[in-house]
Amino acid sequence: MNGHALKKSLQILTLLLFAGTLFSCRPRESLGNAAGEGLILGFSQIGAESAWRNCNTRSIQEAAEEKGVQLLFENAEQKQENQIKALRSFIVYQVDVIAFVPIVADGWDNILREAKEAGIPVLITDRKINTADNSLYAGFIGTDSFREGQEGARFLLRKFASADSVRIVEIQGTEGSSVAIGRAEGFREGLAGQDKFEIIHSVSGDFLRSKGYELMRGILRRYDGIDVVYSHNDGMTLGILDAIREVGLAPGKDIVIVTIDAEQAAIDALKRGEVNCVIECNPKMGPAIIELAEKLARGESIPPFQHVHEVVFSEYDDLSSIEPRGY
Ligand code: GZL
Repeated sequence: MNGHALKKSLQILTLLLFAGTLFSCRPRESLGNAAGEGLILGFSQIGAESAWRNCNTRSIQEAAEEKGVQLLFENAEQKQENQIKALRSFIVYQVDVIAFVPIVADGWDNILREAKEAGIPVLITDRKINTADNSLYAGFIGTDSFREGQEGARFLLRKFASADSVRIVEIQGTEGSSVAIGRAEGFREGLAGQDKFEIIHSVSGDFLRSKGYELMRGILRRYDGIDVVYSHNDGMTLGILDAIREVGLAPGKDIVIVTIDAEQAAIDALKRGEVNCVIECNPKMGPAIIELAEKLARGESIPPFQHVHEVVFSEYDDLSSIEPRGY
């Protein structure tokens, strides 16, 4: 048997073992009332790239355990092809409901059509997809990234009300993700017509701290007179702060910092005056996801779009009242 044939056989064997260990394929009509009793939810998570993502994962796992939902949880390690494989394996096992975070917005129609043909409802969470056929999924629950971008702009309009010129560096999230697109578009919409604001450089840091640090080091060597860094997540911001301090500048004072997620480390930096505005993006959507999955398993309809509640923290607020963030 040649190497390729051996690899394929091992893959099939692994797939069957995975099916055998977790549960046998069962006729879907054998479900109980599917309100958490015997409900099997297949969940594809994008990875563990940030404190936000890890909190999002914990929230889903804890909510599933709380409600007695059997969770098949797959970590895609930042690869869309791993997510598509995971969704296909959920279809093979005939889970009751599929939920996933689409790492990027495009490329989901085919696998969602397979789920629809298998009669398995799909819940999209956190990030959105681009599709011409909204019947391919049952609903969405997640964050409103466009509004998050607008909030960043709103803070700068106040902060720089009397300035004549404001030079902005933007460090974006994962290229092609609905979140990076929304945060960029909302930010630009919020500054529309305000010609004194200029985005002098925009680049993707993929939501990673290490990339935020490396990119900011290069940008500081290339540009003088940076007034603002608008960073799409706190993980990258922590790297950006390190790079700014390394060149002897004071983040939060020499360079205004606007960041999104509201993880504890960013709130602590806000309290220290190293960050100026932190826009919450709420990762704790596990209970809502499980509730929606139970409804779908009972054959009930759910809202097509549901945004989680989010707030803004800035230097203009009473920071002593902020509760511990839990991520
Ligand atoms: C936002 C979420 C983003 C976070 C990042 O809804 O998709 O992904 O802002 C995370 O921290 O990596």
